[in-house]
Amino acid sequence: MKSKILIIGACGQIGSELTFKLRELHGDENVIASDISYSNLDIVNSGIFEIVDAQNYASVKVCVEKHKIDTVYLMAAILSATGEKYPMKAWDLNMESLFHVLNLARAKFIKKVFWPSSIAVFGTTTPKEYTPQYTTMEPTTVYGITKQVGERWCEYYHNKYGVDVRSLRYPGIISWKTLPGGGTTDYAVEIYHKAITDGIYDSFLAEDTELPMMFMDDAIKATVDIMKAKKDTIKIRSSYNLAAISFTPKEVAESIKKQLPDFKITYNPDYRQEIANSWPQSINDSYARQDWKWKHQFNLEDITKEMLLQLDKKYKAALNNSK
Ligand code: AKB
Repeated sequence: MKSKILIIGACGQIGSELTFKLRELHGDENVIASDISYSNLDIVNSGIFEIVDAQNYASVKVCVEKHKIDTVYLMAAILSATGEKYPMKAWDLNMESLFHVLNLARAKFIKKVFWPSSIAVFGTTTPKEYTPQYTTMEPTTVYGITKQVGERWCEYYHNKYGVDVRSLRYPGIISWKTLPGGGTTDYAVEIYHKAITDGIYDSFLAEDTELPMMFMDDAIKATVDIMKAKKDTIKIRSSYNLAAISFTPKEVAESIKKQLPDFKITYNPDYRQEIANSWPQSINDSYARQDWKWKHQFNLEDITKEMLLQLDKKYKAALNNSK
């Protein structure tokens, strides 16, 4: 029997691209996109879409029962930078939504759950380079705390109640289709937009701030791969370290300059610098590579080429449509 999938938070940066990929893999009729509002019309108009409030158990359950869902991807979250502005909102959304989905799985309404964690689970006392899977974790942001606590609950629900929950610690994700919102790594997407539209970017992180990053196609592949892996190959039920590349704002600016020689960058670090300073510079993801054969594909040069190409087309098409 075909799997019936619900994506919660389908209008967001990762949720939207995951929805398109899952529709391609499982068929439009088997993938239900949902979000709290109609904020991404590409998603709303391109397949089955439901309004679901991730903080309301009944709202999630009604949708699960209506569509006979067996697998949920819970992509709704408040990220690191917004979380620092609205700590209680971040705590409430990130934790309540996770409990609702885990409890639906515990009560056997659904069989399988994907829940994203993040490099934000690490903190200033974590080794910064090639950060291991098992290490000191003292996150300093509310977002990081919700992800660390969430990991513990995922593992608990798996061990105590047999819930098949799988998770990845995403690095910063770079994509051109949907903008990220409220993250510390968002600069690495904004910089490409500004390179195309303005030829100059004012970075909110300092030039030498190195962070783990990944192209969206790799992030989607990792998500699909971990979910289709055989149950007994998933040995870590908290969340897997996941890595591709690491770079600084200066390095990404240099790679843009190779294609757009007039591009300029300035640096004006703000409150997000402190968040970035608390995170690892690179990640050791050997468990993911070993257990379910994770392998990334895109390096910085590939990403820059694809981002500039696709964004150039996108802005030109928007301009033509407005004429
Ligand atoms: C953020 O910057 O908050 C996110 C993340 C690394 O989880 N992109």
